[in-house]
Amino acid sequence: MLEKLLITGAGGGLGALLRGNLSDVAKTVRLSDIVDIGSPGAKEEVISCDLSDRDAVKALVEGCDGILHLGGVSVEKSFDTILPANIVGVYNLYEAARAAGMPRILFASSNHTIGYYTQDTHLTADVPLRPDGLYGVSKCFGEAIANLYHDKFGQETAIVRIGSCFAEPRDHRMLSTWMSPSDFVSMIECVFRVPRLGCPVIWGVSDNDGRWWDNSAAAYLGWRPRDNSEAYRRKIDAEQARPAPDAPDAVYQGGKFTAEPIHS
Ligand code: NAI
Ligand code: 15L
Repeated sequence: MLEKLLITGAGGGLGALLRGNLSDVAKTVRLSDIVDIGSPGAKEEVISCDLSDRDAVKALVEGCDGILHLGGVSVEKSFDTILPANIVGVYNLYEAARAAGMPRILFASSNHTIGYYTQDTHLTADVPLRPDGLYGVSKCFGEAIANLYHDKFGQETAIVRIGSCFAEPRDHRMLSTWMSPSDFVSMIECVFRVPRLGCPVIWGVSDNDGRWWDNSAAAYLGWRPRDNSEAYRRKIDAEQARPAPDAPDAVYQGGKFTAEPIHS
């Protein structure tokens, strides 16, 4: 078990879903964000930190033996909006980790690194990247930094290409991309428990009948997702029309992100 797990972006949606469920991962959790996270609970501490502030990130990482890196811009935005957190911030985090004895990192990457693959394509972890926007490009940068620091220094990172991690799948596309919060928790447990991690790409997806992604290269982690989005299919069918066959949500793995402009 870790002594202290740092969670960046702890004030966001995933932070809220995960925060109270990591007692099998770490004795204490250090929560950080630029937004207000509220008061720390038992076995929690809160440190406000902008990921683009190099010295602050260095201080933030000190004393942590694991990092769950969720912080950053999580949707398509202008390059100027994405740059400080997702590019400068990721560099700052890896430099801070290097200075702090290289605590293991779980990097929250995204399916938008490969969003232009069509939904009839099944992907393994080693396919060429096909980002669907500047947000996806920023996650490709994070994956590249993770690999660089692994090859150069031995820094271990689980690169998790998250599909859609919400309490429930929200639309027809998410019946393929959904990862349940509890499957994410069990993945995090495996990532921080496995004796030798390396720098694998892991598809962050539950055991959905309609999933597109093959996690066999990461089988050594011992992660077995238990949930299946099929349990929500009837509800989604009843509440929403299916997207038209030529709509981005029905054609591309990245769905609507492929239809975003380059924002200025
Ligand atoms: P979110 O947008 O709800 O949370 C991200 C958090 O990062 C926010 O609380 C925000 O204040 C913080 N942040 C932004 N800029 C920052 C900065 N400069 N310094 C410090 N903190 C900053 O996103 P969510 O859904 O919680 O996702 C967490 C991570 O997982 C993100 O990196 C996202 O890209 C990734 N991800 C999430 C997916 C999902 O289905 N929720 C799917 C794929 C990837
Ligand atoms: C992501 O990368 C986003 O952070 C999240 O909000 C969802 O849009 C998700 O991808 C998705 O593709 O469903």
